[in-house]
Order: sequence, then C-alpha cells, then structure tokens
Amino acid sequence: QMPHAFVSTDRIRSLFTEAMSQMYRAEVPQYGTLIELVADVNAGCLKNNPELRERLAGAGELERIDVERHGAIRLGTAEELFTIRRLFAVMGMQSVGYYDLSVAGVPVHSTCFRPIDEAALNINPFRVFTSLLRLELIEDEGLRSEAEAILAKRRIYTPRAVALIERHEQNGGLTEAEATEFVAEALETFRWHGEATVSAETYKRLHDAHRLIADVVSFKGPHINHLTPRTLDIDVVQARMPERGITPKAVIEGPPRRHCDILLRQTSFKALEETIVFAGDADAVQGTHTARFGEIEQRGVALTAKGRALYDRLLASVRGEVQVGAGGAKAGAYDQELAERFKALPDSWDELRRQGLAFFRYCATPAGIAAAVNGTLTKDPEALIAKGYLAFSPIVYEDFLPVSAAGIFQSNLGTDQQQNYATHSNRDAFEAALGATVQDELALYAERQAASLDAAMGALGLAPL
Ligand code: OOG
Ligand code: NI
Repeated sequence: QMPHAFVSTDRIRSLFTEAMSQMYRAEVPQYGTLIELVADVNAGCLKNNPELRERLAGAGELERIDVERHGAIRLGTAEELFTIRRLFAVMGMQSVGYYDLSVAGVPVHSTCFRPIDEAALNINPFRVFTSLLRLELIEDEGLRSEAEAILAKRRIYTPRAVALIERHEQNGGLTEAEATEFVAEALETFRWHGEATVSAETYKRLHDAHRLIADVVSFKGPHINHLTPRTLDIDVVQARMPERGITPKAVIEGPPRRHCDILLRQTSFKALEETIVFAGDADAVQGTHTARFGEIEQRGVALTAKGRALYDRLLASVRGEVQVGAGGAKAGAYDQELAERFKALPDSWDELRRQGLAFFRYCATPAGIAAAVNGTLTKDPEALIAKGYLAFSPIVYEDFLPVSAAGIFQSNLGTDQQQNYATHSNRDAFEAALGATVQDELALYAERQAASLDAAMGALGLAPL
C-alpha cells in the first residue's frame, strides 16, 4: 500500500509562520519598519564580522536570519488552551516550560509551544509564548463571573480548523491541500478584530481590574500581540529604534551584553494605541486599546540548572539594588549594575563548559577520527578536547525567561515600572487545562548534550560514557 502523502509538520509550521508574518506586517505597519531596521543591522553585523558570518553559514542559519523567532497570544479559558495544544501539534509544536507571571503582577500563567528536536528547530524554530488568564485572580466576584460568562460564549477556532485538527489526529498527518487550508483557517484565530464584543462600560470595568483582563476578555479572539525577529546586535537595534520613529522600552531584558551570549536578551517597542468600536447601542461608541507591539530577541547558550541558579541570583541582586521606574527612570543605572554584577558569570565557552554552567553539543573532529583509525583513544573527554579530537559548540537557549517576559508585559501594559511581588503559582491547574504535562526544558537540553557526546564518542571508536 502507498504511504499517505502527508506533508511534514515542519512544513506546516513554516507556512504558518510566513502567513502570520504577512498578516502582522499588514496589520501593524510599525512592525514592518522594525523588520527593516533589524535586517539593516543584521546585514551590517555580517559584513563587519566575517567570523560570525562563517559560524552562521556553517550552522545553516544564514538563510533564516530574518525569519521570525516567536510570537505571543493570551487565552481566556481552559478549553481554548486545550485546543491550542492540539492546533500547535499539527505544526510540530509542543508545550515546554511553565511560567508563572503572577509573581510579577501579571494575572496569567504561560507555556511555550515549540519544536523540540534539533532537526525541527533547525528547519524553523518558531515558537509561541502562550498565556492563560487566571480569572481567579480577579478580586471582584461579580466582575469575575461576568468575565467568565463573556468568555464562555466565544468560539476562537473556526469549525474547519477544528475539523482539520481532528483529521490530523486521526490520520497522523495532513496532505498538502489540507495543510494549506489548515494554515488559512488557523490564522483566523490570531487575527485582530477592532470590534470589541463588550460595551464601553464593561470594557472600562475590565480595564480597571487589569489592562490585560480587558485585552483577553473584550475581543472575539486571542489576536497575536507581537512577533519577534532575531537580531545579531540587540544593543544597536535598541539604540537606533528612535531614528525610525519607534519608541523602545526602557531597558533590554535578560543578561547584559557579553562576549559569550547566554540565554535570551529581548526588547520591544511600546504597544500601539488602536481605535476600537464597542458593542452595544445603535451608535457605535469608539475607544482605543493598546495591545499590539513588536519585539526583537538575541539568543545565547542554554544554561544548566547550576548556571541558571547563578543567573537568577545575579539578576535578582541587580533588581534588588536598582528598580527601573515608570517612564524608564534609572534605566542607565540598571544597565551599569547589570554589566558589573554579571562579571561573576564566566565569559568564555570553555569556562562555562568546565564549570558545568551551560549546555554544549559535542562532535568528533576530523583529526580525532583519523587518530581513532590508528589506535584506541582515551575515554576521557577533557583529554580528547585538549588533543583537539573532540570539539564543542554552545546549544542555543530555545525558551523564555519569566522575569524578562514580565518586563515585556509590563512595558506593553503602559509602564516600564518593575514590580516584584509574590502569589501562588498553579501549575497543576494549567496542565489540567492543557490536557498534558509541560515538558522540562532543562531535561531536553541535557538529553541533546548527552546524545551528541555519545555520537561523538562512537565516531571516535569509543563506547558511550
Ligand atoms: C507575552 C510577553 C512575553 C516574551 O518574549 O517574553 C513574551 C505577552 O505580552 O503576551 O513574549
Ligand atoms: Ni515576546
């Protein structure tokens, strides 16, 4: 029997990424301007840094530099989250990591939907930061049940999108024609609707409870609220945004600029104020809503639990010392303090590796393979590295950072003010809604590192460690 002519989930993800990018550029022209600035800066970096160009070309990354790396949506109900998991599965994306944003004053918890295996990440690493509103954090009971009732009525997926998700689940894939249709149908969920589903009065009450609650509850669907291309020099893009009439947030989130990039650095431009029309009376009442923005990211090596603990400690110490205020006060002092304190984290690939602070991919070198032909080699990886028989390169961090995400949220809720206060996270409720457990990102990096080392040892004629 002929195998089904299914297209790969990687291809569906690529088609979807492209369609979403086109849609968002048309909806938010300032995002198009940001993309142009990023492309200019990336081109300049590659021109001035042949070594970087060569490294990216070697990793097969040059053609994909300008492809978006992530986007974000905010969902309102458990059912919506349950279905989004199935929708993203059609594109080869799974839930990785649990982020509790309530600790930063944002009433959501979140996960990242992304490809997990290395080949899929190389083809298209697109991921979506997906948040679920925590209605239980609305204090006013009346408002809470009103919000629940409004959300219960909406249908954010087209019937055809749901049918195609089911077909994918039953048949194990989609044909090319089905995939094309699926992408168009799935895109509808992410589209912006300027017509609110609530009256001006209801919107105001939701907004007064939290701006984010108004954003999630007042509309027909979970509009994509930003897309994020990758930049090769985030500091330059941040500095040059105003030249193009774009207002960046006050500080770049994440680690400071370093020789060896770690984790994730990101910054965004402020959400736009857009005209909306409220539901209700015959006379359409107009208002404005701010939700949609643009962001850029620069990724570095994934840190181990030990490295991450050091990162978290250093970042917390900076934030304890300098709090960036509303309107960006003290941003300069924050940046300086960040650079200063992070000197405690080694800034060489070899030190990061030796101290077990970051994850690396190992491979046998041609010299090592040649030497293995002539005799048995030592099994000690450090000795093999010293001889030049075993090489290593950083594994890129593919996930998000909760403190940074909170900063991005805050900035786009109209303030750069950093807040730090604590409540309870509720991972069990999140996973119950999702209908699956979220995968542990550290375990995924550790597996990739171990698999690369086993393969490298095999290539050197040695049994796995
Ligand atoms: C998501 C904000 C977080 C990131 O890159 O950390 C985020 C949102 O505003 O919905 O996108
Ligand atoms: Ni983002």
